[in-house]
Amino acid sequence: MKSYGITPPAPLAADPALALALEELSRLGFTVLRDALPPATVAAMRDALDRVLADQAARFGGEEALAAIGDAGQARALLEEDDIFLEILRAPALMAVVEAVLGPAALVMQQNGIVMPPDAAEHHQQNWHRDLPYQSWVSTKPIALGALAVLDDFDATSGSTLFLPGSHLHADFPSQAFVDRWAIPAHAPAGAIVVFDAMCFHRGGVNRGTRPRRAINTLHGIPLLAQQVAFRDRPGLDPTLRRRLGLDYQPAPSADAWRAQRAARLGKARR
Ligand SMILES: O=C(O)CCC(=O)C(=O)O
Repeated sequence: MKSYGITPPAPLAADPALALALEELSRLGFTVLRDALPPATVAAMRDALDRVLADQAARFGGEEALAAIGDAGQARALLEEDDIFLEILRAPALMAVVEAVLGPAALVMQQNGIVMPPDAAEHHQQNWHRDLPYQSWVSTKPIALGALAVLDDFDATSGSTLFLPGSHLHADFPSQAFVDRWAIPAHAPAGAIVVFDAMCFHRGGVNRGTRPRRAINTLHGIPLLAQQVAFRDRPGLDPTLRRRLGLDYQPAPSADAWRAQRAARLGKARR
């Protein structure tokens, strides 16, 4: 690359694909990790999401009851309902980005399935928002990342998720003129994971196709933020996934209990 007056920056990671993903996240606020999930896993997730959405809607009194609280077409805490959704947490490309950006102590704050209805129907997630909503400030470092596992292709017909590049670096929502010019659809094939700074403004694109467009958003954050649901423990979880689910970070019932836990962790338990 020819240039003048520029000091070439050091790459953000040794792996060129990871370095580019980290640079896109930092500068634009979003990146696409292609081929992050195997096709068989994606197919199994599509079926599991349809089933969980139907079950959760039935438990709440039907789709209309969900619509009344602005939660139609959305399944919540998926990994509580089916272990297949843990596979998103295990995806090596996503794990590398999460740990590089948020550190090894990152937690899963929420895991939502989004079913964008066909025929240009409305969905709550089509409104511009941050995934840390109601926050009009920015931090010097990222504190949370969304990870949208693409189960049905994100394309011009199905709508994709639209992002406002760089909006994670500015406290306030940009002008209508900026939105009109710079809203960028993150087109991505099934199996990709669209990773974004949770403070980057985004919205679900309207699906003008004839079939639903399904995705799963796993929101990761530093262990300073509250999780939406207390995830349950289960046999066979490796230490990384235990940490990711917040099982090592439950609030202690008292100061004495907190000190006892800390002493045990440091190998200084009192006799
Ligand atoms: O599915 C989409 O296109 C958008 C999802 C979204 O905005 C969200 O989960 O925060």
